[in-house]
Amino acid sequence: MDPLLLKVLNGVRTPETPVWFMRQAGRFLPEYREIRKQYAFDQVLNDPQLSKKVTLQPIQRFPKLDGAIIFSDILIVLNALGCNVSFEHGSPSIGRTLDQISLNDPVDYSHFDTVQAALKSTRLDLPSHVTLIGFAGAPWTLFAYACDGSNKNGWKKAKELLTQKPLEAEAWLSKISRVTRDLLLLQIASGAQVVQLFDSWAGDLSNDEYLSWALPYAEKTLKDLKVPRIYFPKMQEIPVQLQSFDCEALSISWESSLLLARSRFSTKILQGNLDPKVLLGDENELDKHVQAIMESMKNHGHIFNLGHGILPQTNPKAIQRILDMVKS
Ligand code: 1CP
Repeated sequence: MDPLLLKVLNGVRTPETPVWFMRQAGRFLPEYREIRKQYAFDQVLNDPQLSKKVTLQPIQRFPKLDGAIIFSDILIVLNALGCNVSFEHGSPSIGRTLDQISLNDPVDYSHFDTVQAALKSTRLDLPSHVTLIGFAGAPWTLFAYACDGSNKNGWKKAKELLTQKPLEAEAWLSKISRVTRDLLLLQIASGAQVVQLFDSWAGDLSNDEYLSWALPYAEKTLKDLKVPRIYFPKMQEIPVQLQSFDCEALSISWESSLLLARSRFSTKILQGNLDPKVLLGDENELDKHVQAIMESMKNHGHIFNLGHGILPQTNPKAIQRILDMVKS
């Protein structure tokens, strides 16, 4: 029998709501920080057994979780393109930006070996009620990192490339879409039962820019994949054009209204969208927010989640409290 999260993504109506948390495998867990005392981030990222261990940490601590997101990073695609990403100082730094590599450089698929091995091994040891989730970054979000390294200048170089050399930008976005799609196909072949595409910087584009430079490439990346697809365009105002986006579920940002999404995207399963900051505050406030989300999604396909990743300073007790409420 399919696990609950997979069932809901396949369109089955269930009385119980599945729940998992973006960025659950990592930074907020004391047991992850213990591992990081011994190993650098790169070491965890390049070792399938360590990646598996970190993937399973939240599952062991919180048996009510319905999904396990594999420990990896969206930026491995840039390494395959030749960008030499380093994670030495906590936040990533791009060794070679797009202007320093060539469109004709061969893609080094060996950067995807660890995540494949980690998925295969994790799937064998995952409790059968938990769904294994693969993921990647959406092309615009990866392109932005590849051009600028970080968002401290509002993705200035990325936006200049879009406006000044649109043909070159299009060629890069197409290449990134192909390689990201290949990564997701490999993840699915290795045991990912669901995939999520993170468009974390979608909200840094205007509506028109998003429709020209983000949406078509996200669509290309996810088209015809054989497992349920969750797309996360992190933005306040999700354009109506996403009604015809070929995916099973939309993950809704905390800045956006779940009720509006429900009326606008009535055929989509919706995921989200508790504000991660609410987990840092008062427990009664937290309860109210969780209840409001559950109430607003009654009788609609819903996956409980945050509206962005868990903040590193979150107390694990807040996660347990949410799980107890959603599953009561
Ligand atoms: O956290 C998990 O559940 C583990 C898997 C995971 C995921 C889903 C990691 C490990 N990274 C990601 C996705 C990811 N990586 C995104 C999309 C999700 C989001 O918007 O939060 C993005 C934008 C990145 C890029 C990245 N990698 C950043 C953000 C940089 C920025 O511009 O703000 C950082 C800090 C990293 C490093 C990283 N990746 C993952 C972890 C646990 C870390 C922290 C490194 C450490 O342990 O010191």
